[in-house]
Amino acid sequence: MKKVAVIGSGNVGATAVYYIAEKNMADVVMVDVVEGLPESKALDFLHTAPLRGYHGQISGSTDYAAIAGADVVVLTAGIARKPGMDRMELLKTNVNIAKQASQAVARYAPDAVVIVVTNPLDVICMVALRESGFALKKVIGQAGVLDSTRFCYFIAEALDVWPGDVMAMVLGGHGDSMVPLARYTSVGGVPVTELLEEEAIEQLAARTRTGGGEIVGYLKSGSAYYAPGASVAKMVEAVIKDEKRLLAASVYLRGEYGYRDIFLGVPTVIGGGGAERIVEIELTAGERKALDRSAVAVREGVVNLESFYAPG
Ligand code: A3D
Repeated sequence: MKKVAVIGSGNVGATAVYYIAEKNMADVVMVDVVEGLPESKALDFLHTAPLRGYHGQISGSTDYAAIAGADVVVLTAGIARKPGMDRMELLKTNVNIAKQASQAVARYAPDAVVIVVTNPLDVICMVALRESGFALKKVIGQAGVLDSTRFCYFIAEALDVWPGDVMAMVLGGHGDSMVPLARYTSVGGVPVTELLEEEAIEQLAARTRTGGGEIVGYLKSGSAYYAPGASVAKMVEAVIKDEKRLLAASVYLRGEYGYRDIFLGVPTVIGGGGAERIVEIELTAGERKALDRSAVAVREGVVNLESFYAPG
């Protein structure tokens, strides 16, 4: 069995483990700073094994050494914004957490592919890359899979079709400026532009952009975790099984799409080596403008990061 380490055993981390366990993909180790939390969740999963037919190891630890030899490390450790806390304070806290976790990954799991989930996603990816010292293709941000599945679902709901038949691609940073691409969205091979009016598609794209916020609005404290957990599991599976799936993922760009030295969500072939290939697709002037706006938003985050952060 391959080994997957999930750092952060909160809502997203534990839900990702659930989907990974359900598919018997790999042995899993859960890590958290809260004493007893990863151990309790791992044991609870193990109790489920006879019912659900799990045959991998599932363990929990507060010691980062437990991730030793992992093939994939998922980084979900972080805190959510609390009332009265400004964005910069949140950024500083999550950067410190990501720094500590990434250094541990470099030490204990030097051959792993790292899948980052902690927000602000595209900025934390940068920290994970710098602190791990890993090759560019070994550090990937999960956001596009989640944003794409939300877009797919809203389209399926509007058309009253099976959600699994909808394929979509959402590019850009993980935030309100993300770019759902209607032209590259289809239902059973039929372009969605043949099935829905432009205005209706735009409404669904707008709901996708604020999809995470809609859930936070209901939850009040905390954010989504079922779809994020399932999105993580899909990326983990692509790496573990060397599937070479074409997914929207946040990857470090060196000139692709005209951007340099930022992480941004673009179509990427994900396989055993991590982000094996970035696929450049043609964009219309409007799509390009939207992606530019998204890249600007991510770059602002990097500028904030660099105002207080130095690697090492
Ligand atoms: P939550 O349920 O609070 O879990 C986070 C866990 O991280 C907690 O159990 C903490 O104890 C743990 N933790 C804190 N510091 C450390 C550390 N140094 N080492 C190990 N563990 C630590 O949050 P969540 O699971 O709902 O969300 C986790 C992160 O994912 C947040 O930053 C969210 O904003 C982000 N998130 C991103 C997406 C994307 O699509 C990008 C979706 C959903 C959530």
